[in-house]
Amino acid sequence: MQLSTTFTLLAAIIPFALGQAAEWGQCGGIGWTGATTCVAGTTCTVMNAYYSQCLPGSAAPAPTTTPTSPSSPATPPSAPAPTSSGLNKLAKTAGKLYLGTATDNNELTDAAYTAILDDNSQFGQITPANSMKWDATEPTRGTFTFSGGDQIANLAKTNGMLLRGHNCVWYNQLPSWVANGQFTAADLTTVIQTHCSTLVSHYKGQVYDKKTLGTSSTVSEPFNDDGTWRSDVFYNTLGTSYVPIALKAARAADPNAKLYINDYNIEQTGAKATAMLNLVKQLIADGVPIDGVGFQCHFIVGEVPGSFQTVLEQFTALGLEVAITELDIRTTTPASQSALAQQEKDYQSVIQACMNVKGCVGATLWDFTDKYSWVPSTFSGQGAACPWDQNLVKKPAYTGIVNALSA
Ligand code: 9MR
Repeated sequence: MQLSTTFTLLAAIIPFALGQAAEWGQCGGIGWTGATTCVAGTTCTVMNAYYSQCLPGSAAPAPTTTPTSPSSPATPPSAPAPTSSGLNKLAKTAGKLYLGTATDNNELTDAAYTAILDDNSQFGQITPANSMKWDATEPTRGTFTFSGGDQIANLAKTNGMLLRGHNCVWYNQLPSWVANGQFTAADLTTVIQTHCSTLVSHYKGQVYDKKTLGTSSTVSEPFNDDGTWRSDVFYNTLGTSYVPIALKAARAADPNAKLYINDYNIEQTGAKATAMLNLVKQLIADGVPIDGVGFQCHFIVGEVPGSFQTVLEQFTALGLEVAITELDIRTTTPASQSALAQQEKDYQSVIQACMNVKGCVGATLWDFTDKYSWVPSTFSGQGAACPWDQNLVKKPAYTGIVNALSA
C-alpha cells in the first residue's frame, strides 16, 4: 500500500439486494454505472463528484443521477458518546473519527508500553510503522508475507481500533528486486498492480466496526521539497502514471477502502503543497479514485507552519478528506523546560488546525512515546518528539493535545 496515498477500508459489507447498492457500497459518481439507490436503512451520500456511498441512516433520498460537480468536503461519520477523557475519547466527543498512534511489532512485548497502547480511550486508531511496507510484505516477487501486518491488524480488532494501512507504493523500504528491477513500463505496471491488489485485498474488511473507516496509505511521498517529482523506480519508469495505477488497483481490490496520498512538508503553503494540490486536482479530473490526503506533520519545536489550516482547507475544498498521519515535534536533546513548554503549544496548534477543519477526520501520533520514536536515529542530537517521554510519562505536549481537543 505504499504509493504515498491512504485508502480506508470499511469493515463488514452487507450483502446487497439486487439493483440496490449495499450499505457502504458505491451508489453514484462520475463514470459510475452501477446501482444508484441504496438498501433500506442507508442513504446515498455524495462524498465527492466521483464517489457517492450508501451510509447508514435515512436522511436525504438517494440521488438518481450522477453528480457532475464536486460536493462539499466529506463529513466524518458521527462519533460514539465518550466514556472517559483519554485523547481518543476527547477527539470523538469533538466530532473527529479518532486520535491514533503508530506502533511497531517489536514494541508489543513491552507490557508497560502496551498497557497505554491498548487503551482505546487514548487511541482509537493504529498505523503499522513498518510491517505493511513493501520490504515486509513482498520481499521476493510474488511471495507475500503478512504475519507482521496481521499482528497489528489483529491488535486493532482486539482493541476496537481503526486500522490505517501503510502503504502500497513508496520509494523507501523497497526490496532490491523492486528498487533495482530494471523493469519495462508494462512489467512495473503489473508489479505495482499485483502488490497493491494483493495487499489491499488481504486487509479488506479488517476493521472492527462497519460504521467506521479503516485507512491505508496507497501512495507515499511522491514529491521532492521543491515540488518536483521524486526520482525513484516508479517515476523513472512510469512517469506520473504510477499514481493512478496504484490507486486504481487499490480501489478494485477493495471498493470500500478510502484511498489517500500521504506526504511531508506539504503542511505549509508553497511549492510542495501546490504540487500535491495539482496532483489531486488532476486525479479528480481524470476520474482516478482518491479520497483523502495525509499530512505527515513531522515538525520541529517552534517551527509549526502558520499556514497549516489554510492548506488543509485548500484540500477539503476539493471534496477530499484530510488527516494528520504521522505527527511528532522534535527538539534538541536533552529537551529544555522551555522547549517542552513550546512543544505543548505546538501540539495544541497542530491539533487545533485539524479541529477547525470539518473534513479533517483525525490525527495519528508517529508513536506516542520517545522510547520508540524514529527521530533520534535519523536526526543526530534531536528527539523528545512525542507526547509521552522515554519512561512512558506524559509530557506537557499531552496537555496541549487535550486543550485542543477540549476547546
Ligand atoms: O517509523 C519508521 C521507522 O521505524 C523506519 O525505520 C523508517 C524507515 O524509512 O520509516 C519510519 O516511518 C516513516 C514513514 O513510513 C513514512 N514517513 C516518514 C516516517 C519517518 O521516517
